[in-house]
Amino acid sequence: MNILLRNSSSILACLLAGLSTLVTAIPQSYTASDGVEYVIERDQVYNWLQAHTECVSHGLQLAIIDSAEKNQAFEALLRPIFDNPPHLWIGLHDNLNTAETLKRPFFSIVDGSQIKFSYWNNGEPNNALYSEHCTHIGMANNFKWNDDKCEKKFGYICEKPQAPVNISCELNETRKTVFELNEGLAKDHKNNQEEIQGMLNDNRLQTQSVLQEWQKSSQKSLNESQKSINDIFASKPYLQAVIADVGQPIKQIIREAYNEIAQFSHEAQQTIDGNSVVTQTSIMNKSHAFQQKLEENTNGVDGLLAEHE
Ligand SMILES: [Ca+2]
Repeated sequence: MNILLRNSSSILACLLAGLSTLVTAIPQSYTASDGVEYVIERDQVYNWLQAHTECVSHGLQLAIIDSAEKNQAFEALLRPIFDNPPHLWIGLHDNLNTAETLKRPFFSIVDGSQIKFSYWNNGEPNNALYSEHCTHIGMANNFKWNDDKCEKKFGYICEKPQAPVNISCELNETRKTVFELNEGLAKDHKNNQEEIQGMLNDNRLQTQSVLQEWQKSSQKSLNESQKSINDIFASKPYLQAVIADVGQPIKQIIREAYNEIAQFSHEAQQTIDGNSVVTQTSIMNKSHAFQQKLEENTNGVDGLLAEHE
């Protein structure tokens, strides 16, 4: 499950994407000429972390202005909206850097990457008192940036995340792999089951065949015995009268022997069939449990992936 190995920024992006369905009442949204969708909150004020949380709770992220082209479209969008832009948080921070000032690196709140582009107001980012770690626009009623204390309360600008497309592809690939593995297991199991069923059928046929042979040979012996007795009776008819006098007639004994063979054969056949049914039922139950387990695994993985989409 390489989902667990993905870096935290990807997971954050996934979470942001996953929350996109939760958008409820949000501030005004706008689309820039480059297609990026922004949401601007200028009435309520928040500290920087609260602003970030607000964006995320609406399935968005604090605006990341990371190229001249994006900045150009961003400023062209804002210019007609604000005559004098107020201070509005965007998603850049210096990772609580207290060691350097003007030339220290700034990073994206979304994925932690360093932002190469910059649009600082003159003399910024000055990191006054080494305590200005968050970024806003509108420093001098323009659209340039200033570093400021994160606990200050301003409005904010969110944007709709772009990244989750690839994340979603990655998740779909993972899901596909899980499905393929499950399908492979199910197929193997089905083959095994058919093999066991085949062995059972073979055993049953073999046992039936042995039983039938025994039945035949028993009946043959009886037939031969009866024939010998008949021959003796035919040559010495007075013996039949003697036996009829002293006990059960020979014919009755032979008839009972035939009946016993038939009865035993029937019971043996029933036992073979019964054992076969019990074994088959046991295989079917185990098979059903296995299929259920596979299904649960698939659903579990599916749910886990869906949480991160
Ligand atoms: Ca500053």
